[in-house]
Amino acid sequence: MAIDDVKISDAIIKTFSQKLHSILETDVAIVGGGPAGLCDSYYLARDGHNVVLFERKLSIGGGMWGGGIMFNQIVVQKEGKQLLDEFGIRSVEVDSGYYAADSVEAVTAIGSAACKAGAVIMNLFSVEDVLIRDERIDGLVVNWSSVEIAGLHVDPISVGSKFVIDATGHAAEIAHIIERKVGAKLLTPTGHVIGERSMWADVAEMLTLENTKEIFPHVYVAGMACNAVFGGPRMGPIFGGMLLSGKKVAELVGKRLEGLTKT
Ligand code: 48H
Repeated sequence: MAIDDVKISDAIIKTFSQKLHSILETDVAIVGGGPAGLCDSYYLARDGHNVVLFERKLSIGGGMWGGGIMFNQIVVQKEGKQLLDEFGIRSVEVDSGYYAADSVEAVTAIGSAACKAGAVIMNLFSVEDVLIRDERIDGLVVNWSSVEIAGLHVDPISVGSKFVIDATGHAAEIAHIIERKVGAKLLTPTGHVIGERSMWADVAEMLTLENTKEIFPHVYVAGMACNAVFGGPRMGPIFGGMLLSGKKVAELVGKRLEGLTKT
């Protein structure tokens, strides 16, 4: 059979349009496709929720591909190792309680699990604003990253979602947008984004998990963004906290969604 070039275009346009249409109203919109956002999209989709994840870059994986100083290995602690096992990611115990895994295997395994569970991943999309209704976030405003990068004057589109998760890493972009554009106080001790502190893996891993929570009505924070928002230290190339934070936020948001269904 001869291959028809136009039919290839037709297949892409038809299926992509369906996908785009399917994410106009979702249960959860996740911003950022690093380890925290990916993990979180997997657990929420697995539990039957409609999930979309927006990632600015061409590739998902955020800061995980590069391991530490571009040595493409990640380290996780005992608690994180359980998640590696859940995703079928192989690891070796290098020292007692220090497990190393291939970062490429980690990104691709979690990404694949998320897609197969039903999460819709929209790469090349940047979230540039939020929808606020009745003093809570009701969705996101998105545009092609290429528009953002080229500085083109092209208006974005809006998507509705019951909950939003800021998994944008060090930048904590959604928290900053809420502070700047909505002029609202965040649910932090100061009411503002406090800012990330210097490296201290032990404390950082604990605080990442502790600070995985709601920061504004219907907005949760996960992963590195927790440390930026609540003033926790950074932790370098240990990734257990990112994965565990992704799992925790999925549990918290999942419970809220169940609550909405009951009322
Ligand atoms: C769409 C966006 C937007 C936007 C950002 O940085 P990440 O990998 O974040 P985490 O929290 O999953 O993992 C953090 C980890 O990678 C890390 O940096 C660690 C452990 N550092 C320790 C240290 O000491 O430095 O991924 C965030 C993703 C990126 O891919 C961005 O492109 C994306 O979010 N993103 N996507 N719209 N507005 N902002």
